[in-house]
Amino acid sequence: MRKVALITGVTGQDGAYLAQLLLDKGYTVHGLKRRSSSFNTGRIEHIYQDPHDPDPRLILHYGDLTDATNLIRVVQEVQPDEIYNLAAQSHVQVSFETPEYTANADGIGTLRLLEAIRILGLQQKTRFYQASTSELYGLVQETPQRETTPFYPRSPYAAAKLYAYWIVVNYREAYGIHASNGILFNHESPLRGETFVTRKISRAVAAIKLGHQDKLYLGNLDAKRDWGHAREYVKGMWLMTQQDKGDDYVLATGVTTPVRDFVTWAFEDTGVTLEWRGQGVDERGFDAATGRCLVEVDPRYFRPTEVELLLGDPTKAQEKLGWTHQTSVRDLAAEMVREDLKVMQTSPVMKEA
Ligand code: NDP
Ligand code: GDR
Repeated sequence: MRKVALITGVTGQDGAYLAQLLLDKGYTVHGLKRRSSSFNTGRIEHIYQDPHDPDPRLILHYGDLTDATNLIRVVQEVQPDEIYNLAAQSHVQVSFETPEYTANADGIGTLRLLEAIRILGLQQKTRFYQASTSELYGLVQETPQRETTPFYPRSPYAAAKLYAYWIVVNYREAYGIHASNGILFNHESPLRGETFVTRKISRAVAAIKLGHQDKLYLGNLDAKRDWGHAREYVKGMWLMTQQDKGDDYVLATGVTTPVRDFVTWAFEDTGVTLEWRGQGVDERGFDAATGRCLVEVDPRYFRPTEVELLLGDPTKAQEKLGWTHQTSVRDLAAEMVREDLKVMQTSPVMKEA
């Protein structure tokens, strides 16, 4: 019998990599996708099958984490062995503008799924993975951050994810559900959403190289992140649901990098050496060879409260799951720039954009 998984957020970066991984492992994969006025399945097109296929392995259902009846119906229909709850309004800065929606989707949405499991009597059958986040650590309490580090959320997004984290722990303890929190540090890839900083940088570097863009505007260049590759992190999610018991694990690389260095490396991969001058809002990045200004700080990208430093300690995941990251942040930057150059050189629409 094939195992059956339900992935919420299947159209997102992690959803696409996880769906691929589970299909490769022989699962039947059900995905929840939102109704949108334009196509939102670009990241999973290569694995999507004709719905008329007599034995489809990837099946999509319309749904939304803010709609409890819909979630109960989908879970009832699918009877999943594993649920991966990846759906979320996942942009930290956007959460300051849409705090109530973010709380509803990211916080209460998680509760709705757990309740669906309980209402349908699936506590013993369905294992649950929750996409928790290093944003929970927020204001630095200790580094490196590990499973026992106290949380101090610094955004509506992080506060919503804090609720989700604890409701997962509570349903595990109260109802015996096999439920796990993956406290994942930032992970990126060529499939990363275009408004997150690494992809914004890799796209801009490619566009500047091809002469489609003059300059890159960024916010806080001093923020430090522990960046890994998304393809490797979804393996950790799967490993968590394969354990005898649900538990909470940090997935991270153990290396932290300021945004500024990521920018420098991304340009280096196209042969441009950046020279940084100035400080704070006046800091600029110049092409050392031509003296042309390529990077400027724009305070509109500053956040009302910032998370300055994330650095994870993945020891527990290494010891208990046998999980470890492989791709370095420099290789990640190179891969992202390379892929964006490819896309822009081959797609006329992207070229125009
Ligand atoms: P993305 O933003 O790429 O994907 C989010 C997914 O959630 C998309 O499929 C999106 O649909 C869907 N979604 C958003 N709102 C709703 C809703 N109300 N109902 C149903 N679906 C919804 O995120 P990632 O793939 O990068 O991240 C996956 C999860 O992991 C998220 O929960 C994120 O918060 C969390 N996380 C991510 C980290 C990272 O570094 N990437 C680190 C730690 C945690 P649509 O495509 O239509 O927009
Ligand atoms: P983050 O990712 O907030 O860590 O959340 P993001 O890439 O948005 O920001 C990382 C850091 O870069 C700084 N920054 C900028 N960020 C953006 N988006 N745009 C800019 O122009 C810019 N300039 C500087 C930010 O201030 C920040 O410090 C991601 C998401 O995937 C969450 O869902 C996830 O939970 C966490 O990672 C772990």
